[in-house]
Amino acid sequence: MTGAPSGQPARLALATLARLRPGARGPAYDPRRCSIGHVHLGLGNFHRAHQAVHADTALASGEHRWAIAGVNLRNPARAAALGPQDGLYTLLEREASGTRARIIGSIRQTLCAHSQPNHLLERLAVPETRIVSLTITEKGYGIAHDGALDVARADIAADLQGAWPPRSALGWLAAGIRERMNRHPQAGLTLLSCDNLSRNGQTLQQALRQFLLAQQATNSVHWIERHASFPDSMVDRIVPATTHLDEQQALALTGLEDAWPVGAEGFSQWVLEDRFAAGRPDWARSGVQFTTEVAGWELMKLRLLNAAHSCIAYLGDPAGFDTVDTAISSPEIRAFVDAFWRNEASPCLPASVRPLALGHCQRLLDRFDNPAIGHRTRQIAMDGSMKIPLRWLPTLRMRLEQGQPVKALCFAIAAWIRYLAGIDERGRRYPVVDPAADRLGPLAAQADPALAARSVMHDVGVFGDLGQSQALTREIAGALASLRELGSTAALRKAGWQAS
Ligand code: CS2
Repeated sequence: MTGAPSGQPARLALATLARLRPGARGPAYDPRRCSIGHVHLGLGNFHRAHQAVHADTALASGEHRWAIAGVNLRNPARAAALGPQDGLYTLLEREASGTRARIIGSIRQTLCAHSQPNHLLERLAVPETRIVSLTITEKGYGIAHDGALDVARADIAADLQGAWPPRSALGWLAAGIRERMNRHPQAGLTLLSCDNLSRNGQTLQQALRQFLLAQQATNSVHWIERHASFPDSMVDRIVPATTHLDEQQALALTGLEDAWPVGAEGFSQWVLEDRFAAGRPDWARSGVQFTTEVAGWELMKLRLLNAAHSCIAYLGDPAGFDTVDTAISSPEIRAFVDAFWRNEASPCLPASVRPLALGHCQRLLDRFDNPAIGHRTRQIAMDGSMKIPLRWLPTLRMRLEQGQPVKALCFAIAAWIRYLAGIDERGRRYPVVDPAADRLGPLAAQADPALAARSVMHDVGVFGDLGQSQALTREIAGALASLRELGSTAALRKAGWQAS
């Protein structure tokens, strides 16, 4: 598949690496000589621009046993592009000053869970696999916001009945652990969540434990207690979905055609608990920070970066701001985000990170401003019902308990309720991508803003008991009425958020 008629660019692959344009960086090692020590569930852009890049550096430093098998749990279409490319892909690192291309070689095998279940089971069982990491999004964990496993959810319910191949990540972990325990009972394993959840390691551990108990797999429960570890981790890098422009730019910079490149900002951070049951690469070499105190970092990231992202998405997208950089350059949205951070989110952070917050926000503004990223507000707006309880509501609850004002948080919730109705400020319909869209969309679309706010706020799955507060619901209804009537920027201005 790598040959091409003369004049046509060749496809990126091991055999064509030698043709890489000067200036583009290729793997500084022979990918053929590497073996797999790490399985990743959720082979998407974030993984390819984050953990796989750290693996690439480790392989280049001679740690040949730490290549990755990347697993596609749901949508095989894009990942199939990596097959003809021998797993290689182009990382486009975008700074305001320009874009650098780097070919990543650490993904040595791609597996589709649905069509290659036996291969995947084997990978999870063999002792050479020492880390299984996950980027499966907030909803991938199958747990409700009170921490209980959602046993009624179709994929979880099917997996609890023993569906083959499993449909959920938990079903796969349970199957893999059973096989490993039977064949290699002493072979320890680290299960490493890399999703935007607070205490993501503990969350994964509790979700898996509940799943195994519901399956009555008590041997597996004992096995993970003795042989598995679940470090908490905070991951951070802004990584948009791939577009045709990325494909064109990859070709221009490398001279090789890549059907699935990935663009990302230059910034990248990984803060991690050093609890690995069966070893790990020396990731510190590529800047990974190891600490016993991940929780503060996780909360700072969720409640500043991710929380502001969601504000920007729900205020920006219906108002026609397609990307984060265009939305944040609106003086009203910028003033709102600044007030949200300064007045409401930062004061509620744990004392260990609170002093860092304002400097952190300044750097976040620079990252959001980067015009080269093209991060779509619509992408961030997805799955709000899973994200908001982690990003906004802990701050809201804390402030209500302390009797502190929550004006910006109420405005943000109102913006989400308006978004859920699926009609933008020019009257055009757009799809609301959210597991709760069918339930909440019709409630949010009710003509009376007070009724719309009240009925969405009464959704205990998202808001718990917050809907009981009439004062809160009233304030949200007022903001919703204003957003519907005036649109985002005028409503923000009216509420007092404008450039000073
Ligand atoms: C974003 C995150 O899509 C979203 O919800 O807030 O993906 C964000 O870009 C990353 O967490 C940045 O590290």
